[in-house]
Amino acid sequence: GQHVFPQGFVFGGATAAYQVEGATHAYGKGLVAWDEHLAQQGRFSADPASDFYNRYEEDLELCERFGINGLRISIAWTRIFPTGIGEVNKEGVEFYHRLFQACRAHHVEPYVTLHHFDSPLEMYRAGDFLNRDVIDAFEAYARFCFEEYKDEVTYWFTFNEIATNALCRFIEGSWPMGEKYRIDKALQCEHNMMVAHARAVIAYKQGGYAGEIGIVHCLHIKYPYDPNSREDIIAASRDDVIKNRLLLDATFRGSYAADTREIMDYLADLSGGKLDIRAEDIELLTKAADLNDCMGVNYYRSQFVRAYDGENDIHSNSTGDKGSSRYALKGVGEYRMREGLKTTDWDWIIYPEGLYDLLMHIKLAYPNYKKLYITENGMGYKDTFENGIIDDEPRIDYIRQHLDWTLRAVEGGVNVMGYFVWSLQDQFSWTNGYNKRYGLFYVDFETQERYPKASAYWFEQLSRTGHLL
Ligand code: BGP
Repeated sequence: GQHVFPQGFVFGGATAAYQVEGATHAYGKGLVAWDEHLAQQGRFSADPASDFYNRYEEDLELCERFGINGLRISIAWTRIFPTGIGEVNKEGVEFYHRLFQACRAHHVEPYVTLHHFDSPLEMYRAGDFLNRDVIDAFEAYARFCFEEYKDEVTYWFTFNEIATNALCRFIEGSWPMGEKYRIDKALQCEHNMMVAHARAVIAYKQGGYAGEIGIVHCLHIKYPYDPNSREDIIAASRDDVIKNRLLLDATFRGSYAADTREIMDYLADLSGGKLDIRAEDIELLTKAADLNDCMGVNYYRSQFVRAYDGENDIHSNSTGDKGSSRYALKGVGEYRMREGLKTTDWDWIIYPEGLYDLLMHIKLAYPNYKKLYITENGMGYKDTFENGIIDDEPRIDYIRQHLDWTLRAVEGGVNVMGYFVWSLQDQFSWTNGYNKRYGLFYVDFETQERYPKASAYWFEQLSRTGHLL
């Protein structure tokens, strides 16, 4: 029947090192750009976040009790190489050995990401992935991890959300050392990170390791605001190149389709730049394209795009003050609300059908994709805690609907083999701090106590039965 998940489907939770670990200045860890940025901003800090560095055993016990059999974890690059290259920090290396072994002990399969927004400070200062030396450093870090953790980790992802990394720094300006409206730099950064991904994938396969490797992209389907307007169709297509198509072409085509490349050049030119895309880059992308074992899809929302030629105007809602966000990029497009749809308090349009459209699109346009996971999906919500009870019905509804559309895509022939709720426990949110909660488990950030939310009990039923109710 329609509501049964395939055999072996993973019911997981997701985390990222910087958002849960805490201990940002301890145990030999090197600095990342966020440390400095958050201190200057003075709104909140990532210490101790969910204190995962010390409490991972507790969280893994919760996973086991609640039927969560997969966990996305990321390695903090600067715990292994405090400055990004060179000397290794043994304490950091040992920490991840302990963590992966604890996962095994609790029957939780770790899905490990090498880079989840936390480039080493020095490298970030030097331009991050705009600087090609950083690609070399990343490959060396990746090789080290593949070898060091080969007996403990079977599933690897190179990067989490290349587009978010590039856009928040170079277009939205909401991240450390942020600049605004530099579309050229954003696209160049995406391209260079894709080259770094390709090099890591090739290294993994050349190393002959037994596991699997892929990448996690955050994808949002771009709908023309008015489906009958030629201008809106063009606007949606331009925005689609920035956020989706560049990355999917690079991942699975191994090169940019002619129309993708044409739009990339047009977009770079809007900010007065030219892209540096070399023949040897394309060779690497081509070589890696069929080596990807899987891809992770992070999906939260979709956008409706209208043509826009006014002044650039982007403001991201990082307070939960509903209705305060604006996104308008001159020559690209403007996001508009479609009548009748719901949004979160952070103005993210809830559109579960978009996930179906997206999955079907991947199957159709990139038939060599092999296997997909939904590596993040979930709802930022201002949970209320009353006598130990956290009734997060809107989150359950959100997750249920997205799983329902995922199953329909599976029925439509898309190979999806797992779903990871963002997030396992409440954790630090990059530009929102701690009032935007996503967890199946509530964290009292004063005491670090964990409490299962209604969604955790619901998810447990789901994973035990494999049936969507
Ligand atoms: C994704 C990231 C996560 C996470 C999530 C929610 O883009 O991979 O790290 O933070 O989105 O985003 P936010 O915390 O901004 O609501």
